[in-house]
Amino acid sequence: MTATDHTPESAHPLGATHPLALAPVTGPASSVDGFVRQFLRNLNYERGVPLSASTPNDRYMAFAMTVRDYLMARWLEDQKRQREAQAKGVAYLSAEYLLGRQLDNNLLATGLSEIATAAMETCGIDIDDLRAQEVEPGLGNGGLGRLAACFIDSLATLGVPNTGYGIRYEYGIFRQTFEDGQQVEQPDSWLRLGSPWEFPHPEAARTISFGGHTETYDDEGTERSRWVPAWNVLAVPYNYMVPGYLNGRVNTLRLWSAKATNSFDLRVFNSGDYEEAVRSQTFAENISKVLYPEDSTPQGKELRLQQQYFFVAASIGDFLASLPADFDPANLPDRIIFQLNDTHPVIGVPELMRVLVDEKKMAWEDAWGITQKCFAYTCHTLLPEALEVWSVDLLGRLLPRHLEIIYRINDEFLVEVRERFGDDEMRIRNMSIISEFPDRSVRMAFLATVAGAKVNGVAELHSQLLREKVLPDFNEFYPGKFTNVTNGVTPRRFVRLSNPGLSTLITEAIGPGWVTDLERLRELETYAEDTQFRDAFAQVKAANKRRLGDVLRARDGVEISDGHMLDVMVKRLHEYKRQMLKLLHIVTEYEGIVSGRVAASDVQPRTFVFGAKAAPGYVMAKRIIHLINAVGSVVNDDPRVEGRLKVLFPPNYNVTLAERLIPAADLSEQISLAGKEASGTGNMKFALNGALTIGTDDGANVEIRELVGDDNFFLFGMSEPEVEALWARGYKPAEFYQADDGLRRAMDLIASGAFSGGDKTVFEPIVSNLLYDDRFMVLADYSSYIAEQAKVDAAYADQDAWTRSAILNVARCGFFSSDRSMRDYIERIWHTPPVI
Ligand code: 26W
Repeated sequence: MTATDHTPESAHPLGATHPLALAPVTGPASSVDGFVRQFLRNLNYERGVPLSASTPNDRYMAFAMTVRDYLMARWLEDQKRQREAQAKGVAYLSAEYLLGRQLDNNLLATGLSEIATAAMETCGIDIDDLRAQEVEPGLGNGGLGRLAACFIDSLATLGVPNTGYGIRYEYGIFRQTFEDGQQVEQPDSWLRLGSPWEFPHPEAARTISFGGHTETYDDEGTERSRWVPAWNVLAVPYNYMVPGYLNGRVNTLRLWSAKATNSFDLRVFNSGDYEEAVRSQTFAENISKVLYPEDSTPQGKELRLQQQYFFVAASIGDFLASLPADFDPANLPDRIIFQLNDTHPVIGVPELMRVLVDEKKMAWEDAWGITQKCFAYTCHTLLPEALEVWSVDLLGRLLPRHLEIIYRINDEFLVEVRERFGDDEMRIRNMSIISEFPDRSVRMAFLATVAGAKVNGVAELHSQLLREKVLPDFNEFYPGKFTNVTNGVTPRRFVRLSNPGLSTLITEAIGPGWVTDLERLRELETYAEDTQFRDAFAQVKAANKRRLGDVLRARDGVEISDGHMLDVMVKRLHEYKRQMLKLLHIVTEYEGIVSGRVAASDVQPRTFVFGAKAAPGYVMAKRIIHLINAVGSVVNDDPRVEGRLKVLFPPNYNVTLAERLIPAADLSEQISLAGKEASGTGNMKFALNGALTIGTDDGANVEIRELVGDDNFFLFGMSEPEVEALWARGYKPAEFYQADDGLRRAMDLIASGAFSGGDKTVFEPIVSNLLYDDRFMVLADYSSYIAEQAKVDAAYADQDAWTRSAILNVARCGFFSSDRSMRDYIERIWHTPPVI
């Protein structure tokens, strides 16, 4: 599983035995002087500038190069070790990686943070200025993309051979700005100043084909098929380091960038048609141009399918090329498992079949047997509309051979279904990978389930619902195929790096082992009873709030008020996540005070912080963002609630902002309708940073509550079965509006135009949607939510008890480490033990 160049011509003429070839690669000296020397060398020789004339970006680039130089030796040694070990590895196929800034994480992995800081001081450079230069690679939308980033970090820290494969989008997730409270998307040109963390390998480029037709031919008596594509594009790999934590291991993230095969058609150019001369170039390079900003409703765009096939075909080809020329493909399952991060890479299944059958001339049955052992599928959603389907028209046009292969996979699958269940046409139609309605299309989740050795959900409840509600027929047909691996987050980035105050406190109490063995946090339980530790813990939280205040003041010119409970809701904007329920709570509190029904002095001062991007095409989501900002500006300017209620909505929520927000939070809002959030991972990050959760029994909230205990979790709302029951009874949201005075007053205030300068029309669609549709039952859970929020206020009044509960949340959430998730995947799905 080595991702450094492995094309035959890359072998060095000296061969593998020459002393120089064998000599271990050594890094620069791990001393302040050594670091300074390497830094100045990079500034002078890589950036071509003297320190005196260097720009902030020069200094950042040179510093980053120096950090990577300290990791390089490990990377090359580790890749060599993995190559020689020929151990089974994991190829993680993901269309998204939400990596966050790399500098601090890579520096942490070297263990040279202090030396680096001192070295920069000797050069008169403040390391914070260098940090501020880094643009985070936003190559993902939300949960799925960030999970992939946490997982590859954990695999490197566990020493498991792994290559993360994905797309090097030229433009990542859009930058969000607000104009008059409305979201405006700006392109994310993250590569404008170049990235010091990537290593391009154009010599390892792969040719990826599209379009055309298929034909059959006789191959010495065997009828075979071949694909005759219409056009090609080059996939150029860029390698990124994925360092393990203080273990000398470095895995690789290999992201593909599209380049035209013939960059420039001189003949056409000389004929004067300059545009045509470069048309094929732009056309080809569009494939990796931009990330699709949707995170729940596929648009079914051809370019999206091109992106999926592009990176998956390049990745599978890349891995097969890394194997010895005489490798027997029958042994493929002993060398690799391709993990499908949702359905986005599932076109890889017919691609592997095409390579094994058409190119390696393997018998179909043998190829299928291998393929079924080489893939596994993780589902990350419960929303039917988020399950990808591709029309056979589009698939047949773009990937004609793959469609043929999918048809054959489906035919043989339905034969088995018929053998097992008899001629149950309804079941056949329900299980067919090809659906006939509304138009003939391929259900990618079904293909992934039929082909995958294992199918897993990302939290206990999610996996249960997958088995019982989303894919019940398949669960019955494939006993033992469905399993669960509850998500996790990396404690390196989301505790050790983003919360140094808490990290120091923990390490002083229980030693440093928790960073790679998070269950050790359990040892903090006793400290919850220690007033001194509680005081220190509360001090850390207060300091994190001040630090957040500094960030938001510099970033958005807003102030955080002391003594306020920080009530934080940060995640993508989606109706099932119910930011509207949070907003109704705020409006209820506001209405209570301005109507005089509630004395402002009786209200626990709170600052409500939102962070959320909406998919550009998701109109209702963008309206809700507009309403949140509208309510915020009225509440923040109303002297009647001054010092009591405040609403902040910093734009462009991303990993970097999360690293500042989460450690400062008191209350974590995880309020999705039960049965809709597959897992959530923000919920885990908040609990591990000492915030208490108010939440429904949805996704991983259930497991958080079970571990921290009911006394340390604010549970409200319907459970999933209760939601189903209300739905079955026929849900009439208007009845809840009628029945609850507080709800009616809050809704009426919004409808009155109070937050839109008296204009009743702007937010009318939101109000009427809640009254007459309310698919995610905001109104049904309102009263329980408000009642629980009152308990939150009461609990927060006793700071010491609150702090004790916060410490118990930290102590009992070690389970939510992505290291544990990886160990579960290895044990239940991959069987890829670490290479020692
Ligand atoms: C446009 C197609 C599309 C559909 C779904 C793009 C992206 C998706 C993702 C699956 C959405 C996603 O990010 N799901 C989230 O995955 C997290 C990691 O497992 C979970 O914790 C979240 O609950 C889930 O919403």
